[in-house]
Parts: sequence; structure tokens; C-alpha cells
Amino acid sequence: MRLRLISFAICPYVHRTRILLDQKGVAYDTDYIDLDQKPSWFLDRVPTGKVPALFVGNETLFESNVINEYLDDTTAPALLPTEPLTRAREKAWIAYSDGLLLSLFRALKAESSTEYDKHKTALLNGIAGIEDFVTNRTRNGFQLGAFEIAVAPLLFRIAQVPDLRNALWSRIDESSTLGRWSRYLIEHTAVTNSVPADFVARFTEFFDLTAQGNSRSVQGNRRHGVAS
Ligand SMILES: N[C@@H](CCC(=O)N[C@@H](CS)C(=O)NCC(=O)O)C(=O)O
Repeated sequence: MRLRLISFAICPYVHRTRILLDQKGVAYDTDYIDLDQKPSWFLDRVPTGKVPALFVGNETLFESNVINEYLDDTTAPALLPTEPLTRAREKAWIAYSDGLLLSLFRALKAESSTEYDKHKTALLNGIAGIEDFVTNRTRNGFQLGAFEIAVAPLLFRIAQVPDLRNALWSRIDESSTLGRWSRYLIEHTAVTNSVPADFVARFTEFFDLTAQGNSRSVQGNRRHGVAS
């Protein structure tokens, strides 16, 4: 059955699903919607009003982790482990990564340097918190698994914001397993190719990262060191 992915260009949750679909070579159609003016056909089918949503024929799926689990269950090769405890543990860490995305969003939307610093600290502490899990799961090398696909959109976005990128590499030793794994994900073609070509411009615009003449951005950028 043909799949239809309802998307927003810079959404990290949509990015998760696109990486999985592209990596598995699944054909799908994409509808981009304006989140400020959600179309009625979308609101009629998606109770959360959030993207991604996946239309599978007349069925509607929402929540990126649920969508990705469905796609993983229905398209080979399976990425999630089958052994119940191992599978549950990986899903627990995937759920944990949702909190990291929230910290990133809150940092990028912060209206003061105090707020920015608070969320940036939570973000970096949160990333440091995955170190043991990552070190254990990469003993036999790096692979794009279900957890990697959940976290890659976060690391990819951090890499676009100079202050956060610098903070990441100050916090994480680049030569450590976590550092090398992070770099592997940021640069993985499945990650870089599954965003629109104008992603950086749109992302920068959405979060006002370089805008001039806007008090929040100008102050924020100077204060946060985000301006290029
Ligand atoms: N927990 C959801 C989060 C999805 C989400 O927050 N999407 C944002 C765009 S990145 C959205 O649709 N926001 C619109 C709204 O909240 O009204 C998931 O994993 O799919």
C-alpha cells in the first residue's frame, strides 16, 4: 500500500521517519504542510495535529517513534532487536532522545541568555547520558540502527548551530566512542540526504539564527554566539 508522509521541512521528528524510509528504500509520497495553517484534511485525520503523520491507505499513524516501529516491523531488514528485553531497552533510549529534542527546541526558542543556558546545559547533560548505552551497542562497529535514527536528527541540527556545535565538542571528546559515533551520524548520507536541499536556510530562518533587526535574534545571536 502506498505510503504518504505528512511533513514539515525542518521537523526533526519527520527527519527520523525519512531517514528510515530512505535507508530501507521504501517508496512514499510526501505532503508538506504549513504548521501555522494546518489543512482540514490533516486535522480531520491526525488527532495530535503534529507531524510526522503517515497515511497507510485509509489508516493514519502518528508519533514518529510509533511510525518508525511500524515501518521497521513491515519492511526488511528489521533494525529493532527481537529479544523482548533488548528491544524494550532500545525503545526506552529512543524515548529518552525525545527529551533531548525538546531541550534543543527550547534552547533555540529561548528569549533570554539564562533560558538559553539552562536548556543548552540540559541538552549537553542529556547527550552525555547516552554515552554508556552507545559505547555498549557499538562494540562491533557503528551501524544505523533504530536508536541512531532517532538521535541523528538532533546531532545533525546541533551541528548547524555554531555555539551548540562548539559546546558539544567541548563536552564530548571527539576521539571517544560517543564523539566518533556522533560524527558518524552527523555526516551519514542517510541523514544528510533526507532533509530538503534548502534545509540550512529554512532552519536558520525558522529559529532566527542570523536575522538582523530583530531584537531577540540580534541579542540572542551575539549572546549565544550563533551568528555566522
Ligand atoms: N512526539 C511527536 C512530536 C512531533 C512534533 O512535535 N512535531 C512538530 C513539528 S517538529 C509539530 O507538528 N508541531 C505542530 C504543533 O504542535 O501544533 C513525534 O515524535 O512525532
